Amino acid sequence: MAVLVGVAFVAALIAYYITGYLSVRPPATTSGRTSLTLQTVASIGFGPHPDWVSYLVKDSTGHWRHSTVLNVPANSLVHVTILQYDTATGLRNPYWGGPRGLVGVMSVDGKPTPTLDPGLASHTFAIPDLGVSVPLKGVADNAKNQCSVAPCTLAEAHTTVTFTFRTGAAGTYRWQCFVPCAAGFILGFGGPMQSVGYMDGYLHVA
Ligand SMILES: [Cu+2]
Repeated sequence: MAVLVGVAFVAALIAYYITGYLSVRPPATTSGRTSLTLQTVASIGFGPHPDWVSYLVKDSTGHWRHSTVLNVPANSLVHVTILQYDTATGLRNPYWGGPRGLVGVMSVDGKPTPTLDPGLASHTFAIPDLGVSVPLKGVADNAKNQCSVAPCTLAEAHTTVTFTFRTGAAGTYRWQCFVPCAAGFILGFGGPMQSVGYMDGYLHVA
């Protein structure tokens, strides 16, 4: 009996994640640009999962889109600016505090930052196939004027992280946040962490 209950539970869990995954259909929003501007928000505030942490991307007209589909040119330097509005959760391993795979040094609020205290991080921006991993500094818990609903504005508390990476051959690559996304899910995985349009996306290199 216990085995049957276990099987039913696992099946329900799988169905839950598949349904969640299929219900996310983000539009493509950038067209082969060498600079990307993203924001990370603590809760998107609308749609099927209003309380989920999420990325948004600024499109070529300057509007924020709820999408994680990015288009960049092959064999190019891509300059990234991330406006980070979520508070720090801390990374589970100091390894993640070291930026990797970048051209030059990342900058946090205008200061060159070779490595980030892992306790100050909120998320990581990672493209595993390109060896890119960047810790994103969180907003202080007691910061005034914190953003509650996306898209967040420059007037609200945030950190600004900038960095550059190099693309290689054309192809479609997966990018996502690694720890510590999705508090409340098993070990922080699942939910926004694994959902395209939230903390997981595609990098189309062409
Ligand atoms: Cu995260």
